[in-house]
Amino acid sequence: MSTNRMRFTDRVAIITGAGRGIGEAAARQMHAEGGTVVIADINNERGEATAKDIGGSCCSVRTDIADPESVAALHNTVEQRFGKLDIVINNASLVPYQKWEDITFDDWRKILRVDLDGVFLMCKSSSDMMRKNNYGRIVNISSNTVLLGTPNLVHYVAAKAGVYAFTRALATELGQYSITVNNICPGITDTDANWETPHHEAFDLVEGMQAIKGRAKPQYHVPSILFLASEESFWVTGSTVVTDAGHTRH
Ligand code: 4PL
Repeated sequence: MSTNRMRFTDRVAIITGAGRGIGEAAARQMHAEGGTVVIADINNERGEATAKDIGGSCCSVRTDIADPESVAALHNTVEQRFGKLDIVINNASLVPYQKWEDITFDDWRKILRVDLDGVFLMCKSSSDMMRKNNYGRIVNISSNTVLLGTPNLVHYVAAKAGVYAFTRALATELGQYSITVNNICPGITDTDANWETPHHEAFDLVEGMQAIKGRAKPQYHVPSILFLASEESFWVTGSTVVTDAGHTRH
């Protein structure tokens, strides 16, 4: 799934949570196509290691997307180092499997704070930078669980549904600056985050429901993410691409 095209030459991008998983896969391909990629991960060791492995202009800035000061510092760094921001991929999130009976209000708040408030804070600062150049691509990573009501994830589903609806509303507001705002709804994916809590039977259950059989690797979402991050998608905004091998057929 390689491409000879260089769609991101002279483009500056922030990808949150790109130390690993889907964000890392997107960072690698965007860099391969000429993009300047800033990895914004709360796990600084992992972010730095991935940036170093990607090489070239790729760098990492430790970021807590739920902390307004950390998000402001990230954007200041990008402004100072690169002078502009073209693309943000809001990929970072917590993926907590918990039964409804076990979820406390503190658990709920923790997930909403990172998975929804974090996307708000990032979009706020990023769109302020993009507006100056009348250009921008915001790609939010939601989840196909918002279409399914997947069990053991009610706080996560609520946050991701917030991201999904917020994406449409923000697209309406930012169209006047030629900033597009779209989202991806991946299905279950073979990532570290997904293996950190025990629910391994979920992969087999989901595979049974997919139109195309197999287990999603992070790279499988990248062509759709990078299409929405590229100039080519200028006529697409407020939209959703569901990358789940036909699990939901949405
Ligand atoms: C179908 O985004 O899309 C489990 C965990 N199952 O995080 C997800 C499905 C999970 C999903 C997801």
